[in-house]
Amino acid sequence: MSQWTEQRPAEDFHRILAPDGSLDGEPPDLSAEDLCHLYRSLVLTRAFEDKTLRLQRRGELSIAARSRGEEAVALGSAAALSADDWCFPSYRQTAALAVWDAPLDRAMATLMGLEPETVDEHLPVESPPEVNFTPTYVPLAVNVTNAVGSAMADRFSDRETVTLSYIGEGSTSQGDFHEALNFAGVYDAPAVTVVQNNQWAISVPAHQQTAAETFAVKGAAHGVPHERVDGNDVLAVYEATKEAVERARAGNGPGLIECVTYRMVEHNTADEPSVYRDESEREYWAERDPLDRFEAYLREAGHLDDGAIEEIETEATERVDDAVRRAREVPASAPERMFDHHLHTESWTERHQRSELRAELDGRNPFTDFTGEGLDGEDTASKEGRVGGDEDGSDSTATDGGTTQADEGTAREEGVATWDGGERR
Ligand SMILES: Cc1ncc(C[n+]2csc(CCOP(=O)(O)OP(=O)(O)O)c2C)c(N)n1
Ligand SMILES: [Mg+2]
Repeated sequence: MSQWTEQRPAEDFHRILAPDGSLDGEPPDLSAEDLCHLYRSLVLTRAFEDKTLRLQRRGELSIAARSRGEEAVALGSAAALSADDWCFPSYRQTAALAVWDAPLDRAMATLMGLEPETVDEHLPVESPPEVNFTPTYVPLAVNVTNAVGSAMADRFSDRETVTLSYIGEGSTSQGDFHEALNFAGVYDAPAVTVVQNNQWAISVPAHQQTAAETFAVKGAAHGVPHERVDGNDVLAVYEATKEAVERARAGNGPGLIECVTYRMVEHNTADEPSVYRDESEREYWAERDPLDRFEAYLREAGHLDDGAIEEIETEATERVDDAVRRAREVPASAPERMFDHHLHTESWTERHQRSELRAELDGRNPFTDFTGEGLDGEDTASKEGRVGGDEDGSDSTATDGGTTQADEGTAREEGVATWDGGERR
């Protein structure tokens, strides 16, 4: 038994490419062109994410989370989708965007914290990816419930599309994951869920996350067919997902795929893994790197050589640099805009926070100089904990609990951002 974190039999999974890139099974039916596209997307993902780390260090991004060593999971699984399917990514699936040629400038602009409307205006999508992507989800497991809901809607409407969502092994401890899988099983939802088991949920190791033998087996309780795959083998991930996607498309219900991989780097740039894990684990996983493994296979098959690799690397660097250049051209938004789009009606807490921010932007101390804005007046109803809507279900507090037209005028004079013209989007 090797020394990495997972205490279960980690290599009890579906695999096609051995760690050295030799064939350990029958490869899926993919053309040389498709295979090279997968490789190109993997290189692009690594280049993009390494750039985000450098930009974070320079202060251009507040945070960056990379998927180094795990890229084959999102890459192989998203590649198994077809045009018009839906992908619900979390924060470690850049490869899914890359493989469907989603615009990288917009992805970078989002990471830079630029506001969606401004990004839309300055970086309009010229050729949208054939697969539909939701924005990246940061609240854990919520994308899975949404993906299952969306799949149920598709099924009820006789659409033949499939949804694919991703969840870390740690997040399978969330209730939302089980609620989603339960609905998926009961309603035969065409929803495929990929568990990206990278062995760590920040500082919590996988073996402390569940007493179940694997993460895949969590599908059993919900009647969801499940499989465990070598997550560093892009061909195995592709094949397993393809099978689940086609089963779902044919009306035969959902699937759960656990991809066993390893987080080679920090959780994100706010993390320092050497504090809580033995970095010698990396040596075991470095020998299983998904890029090296796939590259060895493609070289052996005659699809890649030094010249082609150099070209692909140069192209990746150019595409990433171009994305950064374009994203930098998007003007920054007013800080107050961060409050928009969170709630249907603005609550007193939001008004309070706006005024704190205003104090800070004006050079005052938001704590000691706080004037109580947002806590007075006719906000009693929402102060009691209701955000929009009376107890009888009517919406009369939309003005009581939120910003009245009169308030808005005053707030604008004071320079506090409120709803645009009172419209709620
Ligand atoms: C609902 C929710 N709770 C907590 C967090 C904070 N958080 C962000 S990432 C993370 C760990 C997730 O681990 P895992 O699911 O294994 O995914 P990984 O980061 O390893 O890809 C936590 C607790 C969050 N984003 N959302
Ligand atoms: Mg994890």
